[in-house]
Amino acid sequence: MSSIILFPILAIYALIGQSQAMCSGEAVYQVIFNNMLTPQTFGSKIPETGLNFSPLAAVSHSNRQSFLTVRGFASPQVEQIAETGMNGRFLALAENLKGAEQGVRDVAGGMGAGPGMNQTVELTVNCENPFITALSMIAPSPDWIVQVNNMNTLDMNGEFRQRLGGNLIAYDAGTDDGGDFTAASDASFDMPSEPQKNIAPLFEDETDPFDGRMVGTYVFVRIM
Ligand SMILES: *[C@@H]1O[C@H](CO)[C@@H](O)[C@H](O)[C@H]1NC(C)=O
Ligand SMILES: [Ca+2]
Ligand SMILES: [Ca+2]
Repeated sequence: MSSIILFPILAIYALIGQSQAMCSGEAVYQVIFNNMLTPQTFGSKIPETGLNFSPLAAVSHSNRQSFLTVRGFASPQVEQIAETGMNGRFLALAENLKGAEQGVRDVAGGMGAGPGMNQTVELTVNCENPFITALSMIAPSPDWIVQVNNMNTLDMNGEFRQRLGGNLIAYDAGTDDGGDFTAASDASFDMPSEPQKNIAPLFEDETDPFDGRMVGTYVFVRIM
């Protein structure tokens, strides 16, 4: 690897290390996903009842763990969420890592959110585990998700941020080639991607029914 590429990577690691070194204590965040997939906003591009966000799977973790990487393959745990909306495997893995103190501080499952609604979970972070990853299936869909991954709750000074947020877009989890809004429970509509593809923004697919638009927002609000 050339030093032109290596230098920024090393600089980023140095900054993360530095802000963690200056950090103390822990913080609690509300992690809120707002679902904008209403018929009012997306019209006939989506089912007339709108689309749901499945129950969130959310975890606070260290930089030793990565649960979801855009341009990487979905894990079996992420695949289960993307294909069925069920987060049991993901939460079980995260709980096991937490119990074994393997780079996980906290794990939370959400209640799901209908069109136009929010879902909220609470997550504790600490200096060793300041990163938050959270994801939810767009349901029904073939294998489409909304997600935030490896979001750092620490600022450059090692302080936990009061608030952070942004837009959610749809990602294709790369495990099903279908394009229709069919029920996750009806596996007869599954078109497994063989071979598996990388997780990628759905707008890279010309059939994206959302036309690359934002499908929701996320906010982390520090409450403690
Ligand atoms: C969802 O949460 C955001 C951020 O807290 C808030 O501004 C918004 O009013 C909430 N929307 C609903 C429908 O509860
Ligand atoms: Ca599917
Ligand atoms: Ca797909």
